[in-house]
Amino acid sequence: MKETPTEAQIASHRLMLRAGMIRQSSAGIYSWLPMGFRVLRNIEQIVREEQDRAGAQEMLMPTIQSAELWRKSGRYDDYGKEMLRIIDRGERELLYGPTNEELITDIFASSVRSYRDLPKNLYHIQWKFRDEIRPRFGVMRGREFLMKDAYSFDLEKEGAEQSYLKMFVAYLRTFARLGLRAVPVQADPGAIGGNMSHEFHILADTGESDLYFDAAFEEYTAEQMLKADFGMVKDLRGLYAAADEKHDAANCPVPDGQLRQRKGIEVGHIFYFGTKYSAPMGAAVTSSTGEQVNVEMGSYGIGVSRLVGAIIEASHDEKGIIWPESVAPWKAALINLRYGDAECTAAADGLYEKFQNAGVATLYDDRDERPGVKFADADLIGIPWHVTVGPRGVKAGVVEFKNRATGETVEITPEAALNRLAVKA
Ligand code: 5CA
Repeated sequence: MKETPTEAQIASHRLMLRAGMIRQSSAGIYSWLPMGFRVLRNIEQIVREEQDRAGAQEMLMPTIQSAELWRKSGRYDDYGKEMLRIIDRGERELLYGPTNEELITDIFASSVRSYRDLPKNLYHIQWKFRDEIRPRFGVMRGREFLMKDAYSFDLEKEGAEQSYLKMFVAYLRTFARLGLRAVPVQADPGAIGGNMSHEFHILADTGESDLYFDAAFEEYTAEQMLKADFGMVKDLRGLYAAADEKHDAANCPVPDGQLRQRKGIEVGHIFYFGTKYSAPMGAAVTSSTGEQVNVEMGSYGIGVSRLVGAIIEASHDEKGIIWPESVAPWKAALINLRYGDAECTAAADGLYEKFQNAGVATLYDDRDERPGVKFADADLIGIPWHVTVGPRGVKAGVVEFKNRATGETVEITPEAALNRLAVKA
């Protein structure tokens, strides 16, 4: 888009619309256009790799669920207007899933019988629907949104705590790989219920939560987070962090100079809720002594589509988006400066083929447009590296190689550009 869309109130929403990543189809419901979809996929893949690494197994449950299951847990009425209810042609009551505790517990109950099959952690990455009163900020608070939700099953409380810690570690690693600094905050379990819960927040002025936390959080680097283990989780949990509902200025243990107050975007939420669902839904296994034991459960959510907006909130400037390399829709933008110049176009075409052969995800700007338009668009859509082929450079045997984040530009040979991109895999 050339103009700034007036309906968008925050930078990420404006930039996603201007860059052509999404298109609203109705309130809080979006189509993902090619570039937006590539980013969504990249985020999803990092989330998936870290779940798999933590020992969770991927599956796929449907978006449509039966009301009957939700009556068993008692949440059908509790959920209220946020739940989209559907009646099929046989007058059966269905709903578009806002979350999956009931369905997964039912699947577990009908397939797992013995303590020997535990522990188990199952997850899926699937669209959810919540009929939010005020969908806003684009994909940040949508009605239809993509969530990763994992569910752990253990025989005993101690095991369930281990499962919780494993997910905690996976979350620290996931957000670090996404180029984000996430603060884990002790939280209220809310509608999911239970006795232990943490939210993971990205710090951004446009966040919807007010956070208060120990400045020591700011000292953790992405490299450290990538090496997260149970010990680090213990350290982090020992640091004060609370959202405003829980923060009590009079009794806060952190001295004023050490306390930070910032807005946060909730990108993940984990819960331990014991037998809240397994008991009413009959999810029990036989223990080693032959008793029937209701399994101990937890659930672990990540807002995959919200993350697209959250990453932009955390990483943009006045020119546009600055993608972290791990999620960028393409690693390189190859800009042919003079479309009408046969020599220049031949050089750019040749380089594009080399980039492709080297496996460098490249967006080739071969439009018949002015250089200024091309540079501005490459900046707007935030591709990490810009390689510009112009008539003068072709004669001198060089291309312009620009780092989007720093703006630093160097003239190097096309081979050197290719090497730099191919190495930084
Ligand atoms: N069943 C649990 C965990 S699997 C659950 O549903 N948790 S949740 O309600 O906290 O949602 C998990 C994550 O989904 C949130 O942390 C948030 O990042 C994302 N999310 C929730 N509501 C929305 C929404 N309306 N739009 C975009 N993302 C959302």
